[in-house]
Amino acid sequence: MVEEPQSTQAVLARVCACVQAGKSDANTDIPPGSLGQPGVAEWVEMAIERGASPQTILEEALTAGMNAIGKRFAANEVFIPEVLIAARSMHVGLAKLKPLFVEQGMPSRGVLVIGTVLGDLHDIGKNLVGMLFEGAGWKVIDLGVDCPAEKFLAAVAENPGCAVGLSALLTTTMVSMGETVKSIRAQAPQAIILVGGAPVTEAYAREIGASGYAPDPAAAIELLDSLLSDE
Ligand code: B12
Repeated sequence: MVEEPQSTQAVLARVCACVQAGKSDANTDIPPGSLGQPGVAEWVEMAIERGASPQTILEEALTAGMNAIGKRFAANEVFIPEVLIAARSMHVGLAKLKPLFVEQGMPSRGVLVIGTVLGDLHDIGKNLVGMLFEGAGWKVIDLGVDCPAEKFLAAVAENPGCAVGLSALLTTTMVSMGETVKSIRAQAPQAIILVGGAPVTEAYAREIGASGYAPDPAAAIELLDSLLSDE
């Protein structure tokens, strides 16, 4: 028997907590022992019934939950599996909100085009960055792995004003990261280009003309916010 929260604010807090725990709905047993208890799906439905706007549910519950997970991941308090199941729960909540946003479209803070550079097949880190940006309210266009500069250029042309994220995990493919930054700069000199991946450093980002480097998704979100507020 689950006690019903008294206020809408308390329902939103339950959504936020369930995102962080990866508790998608009553039918899932994540975390173990929670089978039958309401999750993101049920609490989002209740928040809607109580009159919370989809925008509020998105910002104060789903995004807040993913932001918290991003910070805990950066602090090594949770690890890749927890981030993945939190992102899955957030998507369950988003699916409930989508019909309510049909007319105006899902709100978005902006577009992030992200991909792993040419010659590089590593995508776990890039995917985590994409998920947490999505959780923070960004529309994320994921170009996948082994992306030649032309692929980034086409996406930048199709999404004027987008930010770009480049990922590289090999010292050998850091070279194609530099070439990709150069090509993007030639086409869109003002573009914000973030770079990351285990071998990438702040100094290397500066050397190749990227706008900034971040070691993890939470830092990347903060960096992009600060670069945008400087514009
Ligand atoms: C998993 C893995 C693989 C998997 C990749 C599976 C996949 N789908 O991604 C497979 C088996 C395919 C693989 C292949 C190879 N790998 Co590998 N791989 C790894 C391993 C073990 C983990 C990488 C990883 O996912 N880390 C976890 C994620 C979460 O961390 P991350 O990627 O760094 O991402 C974080 C940050 O860097 C940042 N970030 C990442 N991208 C971005 C982008 C932006 C914009 C921002 C802001 C931030 C950001 O945020 C993320 C989250 O915090 C590493 C070793 C290691 N411990 O790093 C080796 C490693 C990267 N691989 C290595 C090598 C050599 C190879 C191979 C060449 C092996 C071979 N001889 O075939 C091939 C290359 C294939 C290719 N062409 O890409 C070397 C690289 C050495 C070097 N200095 O160049 C490493 C370091 C292993 C080692 N110690 O030798 N690999």
